[in-house]
Amino acid sequence: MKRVTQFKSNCSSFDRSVRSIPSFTRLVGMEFGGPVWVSHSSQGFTKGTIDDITAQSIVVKKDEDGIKIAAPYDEVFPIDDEDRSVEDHCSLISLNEASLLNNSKLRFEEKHIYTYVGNVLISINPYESINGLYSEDRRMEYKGKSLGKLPPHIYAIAEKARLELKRNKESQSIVVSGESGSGKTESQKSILSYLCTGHATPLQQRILDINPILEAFGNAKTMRNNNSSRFGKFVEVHFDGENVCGGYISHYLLERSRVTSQQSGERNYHIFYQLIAGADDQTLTRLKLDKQPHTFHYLNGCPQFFGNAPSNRCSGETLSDALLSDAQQFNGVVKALESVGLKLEKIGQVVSILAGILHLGNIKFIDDTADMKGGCKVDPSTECHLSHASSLLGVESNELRTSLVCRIMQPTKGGVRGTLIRVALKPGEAVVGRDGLAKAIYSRLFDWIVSKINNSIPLEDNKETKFIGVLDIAGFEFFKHNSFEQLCINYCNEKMQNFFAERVMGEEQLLYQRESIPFNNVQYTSNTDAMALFEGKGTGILDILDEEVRMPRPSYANFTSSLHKKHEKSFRLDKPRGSKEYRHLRDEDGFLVRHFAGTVCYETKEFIEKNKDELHMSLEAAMEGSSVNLLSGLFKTGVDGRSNINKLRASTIGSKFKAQLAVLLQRLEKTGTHFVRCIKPNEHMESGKFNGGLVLSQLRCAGIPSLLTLMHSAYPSRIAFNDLYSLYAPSLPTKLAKLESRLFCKCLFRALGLSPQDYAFGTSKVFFKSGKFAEFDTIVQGESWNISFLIDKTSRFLV
Ligand code: AD9
Ligand code: MG
Repeated sequence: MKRVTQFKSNCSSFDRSVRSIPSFTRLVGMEFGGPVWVSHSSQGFTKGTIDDITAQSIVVKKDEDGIKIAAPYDEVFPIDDEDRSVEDHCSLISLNEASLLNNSKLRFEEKHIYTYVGNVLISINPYESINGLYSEDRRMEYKGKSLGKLPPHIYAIAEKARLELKRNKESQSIVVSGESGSGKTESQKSILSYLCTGHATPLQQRILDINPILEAFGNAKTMRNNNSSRFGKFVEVHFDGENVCGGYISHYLLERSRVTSQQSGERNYHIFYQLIAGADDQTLTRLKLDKQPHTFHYLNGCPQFFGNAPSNRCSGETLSDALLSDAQQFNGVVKALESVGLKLEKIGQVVSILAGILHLGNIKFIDDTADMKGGCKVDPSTECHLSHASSLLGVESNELRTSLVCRIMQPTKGGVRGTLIRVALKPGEAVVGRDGLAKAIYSRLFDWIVSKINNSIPLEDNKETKFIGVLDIAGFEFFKHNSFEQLCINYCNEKMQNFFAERVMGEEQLLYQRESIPFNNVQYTSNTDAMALFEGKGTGILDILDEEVRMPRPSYANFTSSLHKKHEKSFRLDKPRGSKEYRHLRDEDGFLVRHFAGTVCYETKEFIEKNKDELHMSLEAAMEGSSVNLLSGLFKTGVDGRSNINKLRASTIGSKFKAQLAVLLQRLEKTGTHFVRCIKPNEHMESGKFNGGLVLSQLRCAGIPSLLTLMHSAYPSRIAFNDLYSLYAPSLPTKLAKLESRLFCKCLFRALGLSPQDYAFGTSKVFFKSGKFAEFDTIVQGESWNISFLIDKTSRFLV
């Protein structure tokens, strides 16, 4: 399935509004024959010269082939200083998409993967390790330095969060976002290692040790990333003053469908292959596994099969990856599981469950000709797998057999529950039940593992302790066929975009208003209406879907039709035929959503089942009665203390996710927030390749062009007068101590000789232009400025 990456045609009104600057302003600096950037489909922008200017367009002769093209005004930009790169995009002479892209490319070619837009860090995945970039020396350099003092770095963001936690006594969060493969998880790891290494205490070490476990159970090889995280996470490191005193991991929406089927060239979760490659012979014998993952249906990359022979392409060639040393990693995972307090016996149960899932997947079903009701039975050739699955999962073989081939139901009539009846299943239905069981076991096992990790770290979440949380969630997804999983991921991205826009674009400007700082407002399009489309009570997509799921005979077509009816005139939601590409779909087969990052068509066929998260009663009961106490525990209540996972489990996947996101947002809103936008330079995971068109579309989706406009004239750093004053208060002579803090700061700034263009005085804080706080900080902390000298100079401004 090919990923569609160019959102240009339908890209973000969010940015377009900012880009459509009146033409006369845009033409300043451009003249006939003058060099310009002109929009280019694959490179983003290419160089050319102005050949003609008409009322509607600018005719540009491209340097690359001499061809003349007529481009709209908002797709042509003057070229300034094209060969000089800057560390902060805000310091570009011309602030526009073309210079933004050119600067990103120059920096990338110089192997500088980090660049700022004000306080936001942009990171371009180098797909190679860059010498010394994350060395201990480098880590030490960034300690205590405010952002902008040293070259852009992920450590500078981590340090900014640490310093602001200390200075403002407020928890901090770092939101890392970007497409799959753009480097979010690596960024998260770098931040955590920055916060937890260097004379690491055993607790800090434990926080670092959990990553291999999470990656083994929650990451998989996909077409876009060999180590793709298939779940979202928010990792908190708790601080008591400057010391790490605890932590907590919240996780979101593990991709369940991967447990039972994968696209061609992709893999199941790493742990299955690690187990097969790395476990000793004795363990493998106990688990009835041999060293050939391709013999397992759940591991051989086949799409769903209904008892048929695997197709040719399931040859297993994608199952081992040269970059992933499964065997070696298995030992690391076992050690890490031990370090979070799992006894060997429990780890034994974990691997039994994993092997049980694999054998379960190999059970096939055939028509039971003896059954008049058209039921099915286990294919005799796969009886051995039924027997292995039963013993590994601690269930009687016949109980598992019956729960797989029939379903227990309790019909209700007129609101009264009738007696339980047993309904025979067709082979296809039994496969759906079998796969549902495998997915339920795996996702609950994952929840349990995360809860064990959390139990191994002290939860110091009280008023005195503050935390730095790092959020790593799956980026906006857009395939040829999109289903419920993409809907959830894109809903989450829409929510994070909303948070980003409100926090960075909205609140920033409101703050200037409150502080009476003159500022020309920058236009940005809020996506609040998209939030209503997803979350609206009774009218949002998730509620309408839940309503349908609760019906006695839910149908995806009903759901889709009522969605269209409720949003008939909505700009955000449309029928599939609203897009040329999806004309072939009927109205009841899907819907289009115009997201901030592009239009996506969702096909609703599997929405009901995917949202339900329900197992046949008999399968649920069989698992509850398992003699493997870890497994039976997963199907009883009470796994996770804080996130109330079990309370949420009763509801649908969609509403559970919505509730989890609401909790996350509440938490984020109470923190100081820092943003890292990760960018993928090419689709082939290759080092040194910069695909301009791809990068530009990601910069646009991340709202970077409008952020650039805002940050250029904004004041991204600030400090309260009182905080600044209190730094000096203990040493101030009476004459100065009597001063009100704002006045004191004014005197101080004059004494320091700072240029008034670099800062602005609000009512409670002083604000700095991008990069200027670092200069101020250097002067104040500089050795030549001892406190008495400073006070002496400041006093002189009192007269
Ligand atoms: V996904 O949404 O989980 O599929 P991520 O998390 O955005 O994705 P990830 O961090 O896993 O991407 O990065 C993908 C790969 O790029 C890594 O496995 C590394 O091989 C490579 N990478 C990412 N960041 C860096 C880096 N700073 N230096 C070197 C990197 N290589
Ligand atoms: Mg990741």
